[in-house]
Amino acid sequence: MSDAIDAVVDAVTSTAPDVRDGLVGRRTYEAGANPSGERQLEADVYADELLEARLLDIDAVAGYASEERESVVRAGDGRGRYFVAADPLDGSSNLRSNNAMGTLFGVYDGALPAGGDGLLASGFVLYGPITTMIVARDGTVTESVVDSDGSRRVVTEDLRLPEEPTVYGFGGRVPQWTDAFADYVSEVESELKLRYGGAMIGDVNQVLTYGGIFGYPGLRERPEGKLRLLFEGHPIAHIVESAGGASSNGERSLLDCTPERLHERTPLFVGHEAYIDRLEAALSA
Ligand code: P6P
Repeated sequence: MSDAIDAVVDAVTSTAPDVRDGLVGRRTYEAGANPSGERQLEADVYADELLEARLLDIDAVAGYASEERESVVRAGDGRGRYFVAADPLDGSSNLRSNNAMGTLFGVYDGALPAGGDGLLASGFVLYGPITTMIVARDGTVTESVVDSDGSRRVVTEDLRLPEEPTVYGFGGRVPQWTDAFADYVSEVESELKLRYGGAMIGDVNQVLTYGGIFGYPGLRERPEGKLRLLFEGHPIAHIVESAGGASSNGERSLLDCTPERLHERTPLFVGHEAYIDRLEAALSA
């Protein structure tokens, strides 16, 4: 298993510079939409195709699932044991405004869709001023810098959320927030600083760095929220919980949730346990 996870992490690392370099000139929209009905940039499709090829080239990988694909792509000869779920370019709408984006992945021991308890490792690449990579495995989180040659050098071992929370960021239009959530946010905004950049990976990396909470709540007209449980909820929850934080869908850890459908959406919250506990209390009142 460890070798398989090493191979997946190495494949994502080596793909990152190609994704980053491929962003230039791929800011126009494709004709189609992804399975969640969201418009696809050329960069979304490019990153997805690169990752599929590199990951399915690993003998231990049996299948590749992506936010950009309707169904799981199985390795040709039926080999392998592990399945990788990826959001190839999270926050791609930030490309036109030249803001942070990322690649998110989770390695599952079994067919997809799967519960969070099937997650063996997770990670993300953050295309910011520099390219960094977060990997959560074996209960610990490591931060690395990814160089342009596709190599990775560790800069932080056993990354933990800071003791003191500092920032918060919540998605969705304010008129669409439920009253209970809006009341909770009124408390949070009197205690923390707003940091919301439109790409979950960039916003969660702020929480990992400065402490606090990020979320995309269920909305009045869309109680399931926007983000996907398998591709976004599980891996980001696994990372933040491995760094000493907590996650929730509003009621319980996202890792205790199992999607029935590959692209199932979920309300998503990650960050300091105290803020997650207060959120769950506020939403259950
Ligand atoms: P909104 C990006 O499209 C994404 O899936 C997440 O990365 C991000 O947190 C959220 O959607 C942003 O959504 O509604 O603020 O544009």
